[in-house]
Amino acid sequence: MSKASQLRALIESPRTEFLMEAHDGLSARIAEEAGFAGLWASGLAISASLAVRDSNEASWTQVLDVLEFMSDATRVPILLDGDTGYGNFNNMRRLVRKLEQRGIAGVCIEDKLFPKTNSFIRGEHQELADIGEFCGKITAAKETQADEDFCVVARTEAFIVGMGLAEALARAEAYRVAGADAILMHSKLADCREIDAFMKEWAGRHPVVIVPTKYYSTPTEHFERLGVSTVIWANQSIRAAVTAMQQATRQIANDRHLRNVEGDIASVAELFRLCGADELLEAERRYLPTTGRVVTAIVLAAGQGELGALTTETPKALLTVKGRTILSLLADEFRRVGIHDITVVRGFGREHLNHEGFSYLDNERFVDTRDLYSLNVARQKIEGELVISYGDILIKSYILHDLLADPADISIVVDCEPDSSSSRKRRDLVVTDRPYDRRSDFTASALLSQIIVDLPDREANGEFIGLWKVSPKGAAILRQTLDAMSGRADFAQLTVTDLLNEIVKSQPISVRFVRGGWIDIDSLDDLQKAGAF
Ligand code: SPV
Ligand code: MG
Repeated sequence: MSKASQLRALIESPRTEFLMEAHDGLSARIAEEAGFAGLWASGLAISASLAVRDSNEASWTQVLDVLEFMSDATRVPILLDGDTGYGNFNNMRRLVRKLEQRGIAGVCIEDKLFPKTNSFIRGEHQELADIGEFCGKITAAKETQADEDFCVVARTEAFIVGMGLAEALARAEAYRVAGADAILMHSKLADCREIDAFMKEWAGRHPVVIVPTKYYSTPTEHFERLGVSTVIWANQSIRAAVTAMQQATRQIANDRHLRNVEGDIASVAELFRLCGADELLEAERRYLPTTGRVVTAIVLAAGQGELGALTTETPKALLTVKGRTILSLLADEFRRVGIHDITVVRGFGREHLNHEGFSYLDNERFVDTRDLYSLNVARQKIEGELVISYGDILIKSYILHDLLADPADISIVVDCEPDSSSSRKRRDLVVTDRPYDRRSDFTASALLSQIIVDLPDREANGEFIGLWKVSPKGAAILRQTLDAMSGRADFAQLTVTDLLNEIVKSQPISVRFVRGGWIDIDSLDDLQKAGAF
């Protein structure tokens, strides 16, 4: 629903609805978060937030600029307190066009003279607009709006200037006939006598909006019983802000330190949250060149491997392909995408594994543990944005590049065509929420359902290649899950795929499909193939 349609639905709803005052982007967002389905862009509150008087001292385009921030910050509709329309019918027409361009759902205009004065300042001395002139303004607005649901609310100040019920009724009826979508009946009495009297005579002929700033003690149920369409809480947000700012600033001025206020004011983190800092971090990950990011890597290389004589002394990660070790070839690809901080978890043959340019951690229990134990050895390195890899794979760098571009908190790389001809003993076959789709051209992610070792090929959607990535949030999830699993009696026998299967019970894991472009070295056959790779 467009914002205008949402506002129309509120005004025409059979229940009494509520609009909350807001005066800038932040107060608008706060009111939306509090649960309000619509906002009142109060002239008084916007003026006050700019420290000017509610007498059209802020120009209408300055008000428009504030509204743009409010509208951008929220999804709920905004009804602008448009004062007198800032001029005659012609200014009104331009105002409506500009409001619609900014996604404002409606405007309320009052039958006073420009520049207006707030209703609560010497109201009885104020002058009302000519009825005919004001009706022309309403009609001009209605005939200008492009969206049929844009709302024009006509406000009469008949009670404010002390003209009484007959004038209030006559004006309300004239404005209804001129095309107004609702009538705002204002009163400055401390009780709701005037509103009661009006509602009785009006007899529900058109929606009525009220602003109980002065008769605030009237129970809301009373307005509901009267059949009021919409209640505007017109200035409580700015007043709350004023009190809070006065208290905090006075306290700080007196104390000359912050200790007495810190616990009572919103945290900086709360400001970041309210303004969507997380979304920007996410966008930076997507749109900034990867070299600008700090991504680290953990390579699990504690295993011996079963390549006969080749791995009796040295670990698999040190097998050479065209004169280069698997580990250094893997590291080349990491560095190509800007990953320079690489931690290698060593185990078997660790005394041989001492290439420059890596940090090392040792799994002392490599003989009777599996790769999850090795990952836990590197637990203190699980933070920030992190790529985790088996130490016996070779990959082409585009795979890493695509993995880094995946915005998910946890993403794994899956080959959509498991290599069933391979002599490999163990294959981590993957079931996803949907099969790989050729048309999506490796750009879209699927979601992991489960990783199952040695599932029949036809039931698998692919094979986990042993390469995955976590965001800072994903790293926290990973640490938590690891901590929980490390308490299990069988922890030493668990694998990274057990970990992923555990995480996926409560968190989505994104699957980046590839087709080829990687190889894992499990056999002499694989090692030979790696030469051509
Ligand atoms: C406003 O919020 O600016 C209003 C309502 O116009 S009142 O201040 O009550 O007149
Ligand atoms: Mg106002």
